[in-house]
Amino acid sequence: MPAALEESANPVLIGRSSSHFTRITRIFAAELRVDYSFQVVRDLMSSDPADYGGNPALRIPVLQTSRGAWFGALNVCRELWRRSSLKPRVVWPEDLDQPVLANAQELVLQAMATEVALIMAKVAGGSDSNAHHTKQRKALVDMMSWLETNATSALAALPPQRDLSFLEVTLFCLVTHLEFRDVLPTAPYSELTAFCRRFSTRASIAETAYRFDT
Ligand SMILES: N[C@@H](CCC(=O)N[C@@H](CS)C(=O)NCC(=O)O)C(=O)O
Repeated sequence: MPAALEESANPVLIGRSSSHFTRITRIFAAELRVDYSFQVVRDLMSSDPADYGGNPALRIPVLQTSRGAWFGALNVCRELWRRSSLKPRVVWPEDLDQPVLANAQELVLQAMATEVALIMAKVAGGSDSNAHHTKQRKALVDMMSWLETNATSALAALPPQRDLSFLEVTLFCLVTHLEFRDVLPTAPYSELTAFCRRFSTRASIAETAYRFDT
């Protein structure tokens, strides 16, 4: 295949429509107007890296491109940005230079990871009465309380001239996923749900709604 054609070929996003880490990348692709083909990982219990685009971590999302595969949501979003002709102003994690902003990003990503662990343990039929499960649940509830208390001031501290931020997209994907997967009711988090209502007016949100792939 000629190099120019290879470069322009649509990348393949490997993920699931029910996955919050995948949704981050789909929102970025929609905002950045980057086309991609979507390849669903049917069985998240598979231990074959080939089912995850070669990712040895056995995780999604992965973006396959002519230059190689990009593992993980942040890498995928950056590659989508590089491919976009729009070049909007995106606030990335390394731009968060105040404690409240940097900690909000850290806790959003950690809460997403903790949620994955809780869901996967449930899918695998694990007990929810062991000490580590109890600790993870407490950590998730405490992280959500911290975010409820601090997210509004963190979001207000984001650069106003931005078109998009990784923090807002990940926060939106986290809060809405907790409800979608019945992990925690989110109604008590009034600041977080108000943020989600505002953020969900974007077309990219309607285009990427969570659903279970059939
Ligand atoms: N560090 C990865 C984490 C991705 C991740 O945990 N994805 C979940 C789905 S939302 C997964 O692949 N889970 C499979 C497993 O836990 O075995 C990222 O930022 O994308």
